[in-house]
Amino acid sequence: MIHTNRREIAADDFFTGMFSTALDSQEIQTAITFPLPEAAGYFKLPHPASGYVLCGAFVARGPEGVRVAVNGAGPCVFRDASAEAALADRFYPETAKALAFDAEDFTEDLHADKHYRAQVLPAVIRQATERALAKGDQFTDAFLALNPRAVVPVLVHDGRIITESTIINEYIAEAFDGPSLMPADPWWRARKRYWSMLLDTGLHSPHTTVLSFVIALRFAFLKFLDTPQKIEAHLKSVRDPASRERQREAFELGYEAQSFRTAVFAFDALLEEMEDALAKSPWLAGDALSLADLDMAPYVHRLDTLGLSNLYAERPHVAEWYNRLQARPSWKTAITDAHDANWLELMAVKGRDAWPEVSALLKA
Ligand SMILES: N[C@@H](CCC(=O)N[C@@H](CS)C(=O)NCC(=O)O)C(=O)O
Repeated sequence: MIHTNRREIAADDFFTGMFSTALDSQEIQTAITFPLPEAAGYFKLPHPASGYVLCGAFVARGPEGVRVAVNGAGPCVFRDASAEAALADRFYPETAKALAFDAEDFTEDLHADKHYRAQVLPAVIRQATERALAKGDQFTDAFLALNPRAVVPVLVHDGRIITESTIINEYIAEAFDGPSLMPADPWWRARKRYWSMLLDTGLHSPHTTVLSFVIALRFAFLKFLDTPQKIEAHLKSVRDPASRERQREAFELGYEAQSFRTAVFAFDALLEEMEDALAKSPWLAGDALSLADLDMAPYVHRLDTLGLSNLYAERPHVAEWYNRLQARPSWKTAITDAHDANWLELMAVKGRDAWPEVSALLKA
């Protein structure tokens, strides 16, 4: 809402053309007010030579639903109903890919023609949505009420909350119909718990987090954190002091970070242990697939997506185990279909640099 010395003007009615607003002569704007969004992000696409904004999008989700405002593409900023409806249905960056814009009313100038602006707008909205989602929903009161540790995943079943991945997996196996996924024999049950324990005491965090961050994810952050001051402000917002320092080290040293070396050696040792176990039994906790295999699969898969498949490919039992898991129909639903294409691409592209670094560390 735009407040003036005479009246209130709805934001949608304020801009009326490239160089005009709804303000009358002598009318002065005194304030603007808006409902606080739960999530909001802005992205603008500057012309690479002139820096002039070709188009930009502001995406917000709040008490009144989803709002998408576009600037630079038309004579003045406008809301786009089709983008709002699509994002209201699924507030996710990929949603923007399916959008298409009619170039007819778009701006043409020396920076770009109208077709170019219409063509890039879905990608601009995608970036804005990504920024809206990167704002830390895990720290909202609503999420902290589910998990005060501010991490995903959280399962809510019959109104009760279950946190921690390995515990959630056991819960699902016990609470729902289907194969037990827990070995019947107590010794094999102990082995299942051993693998889950490894995952919860270092494999996930810090090792997988560090590996992913150094190889790929830090570059996604550096797109936004393009000055030392912005990196510092971001680091201040990382609540856990240990992970804050690991991130600082990764930003400063990249592959030279000590935590990266530790992660590589930890993964190498883990795969060796898995190779030994899988030489003795077809699955990690016995003759049948169990939660131990399901717990471990995403971590071997992460090596795969980060360009580090050599780490397990040369261990024939692990490689064969991984192939068997990938051949299961549920792999597609649980892993392939659930991937975020942008992250996958970033990991694939940046992962091309990873193996030479990792193999040099292992040979040293
Ligand atoms: N031990 C926890 C770890 C969960 C965890 O670290 N989740 C990460 C994503 S993989 C997260 O929510 N990170 C958000 C953040 O660190 O702010 C589990 O296995 O459930």
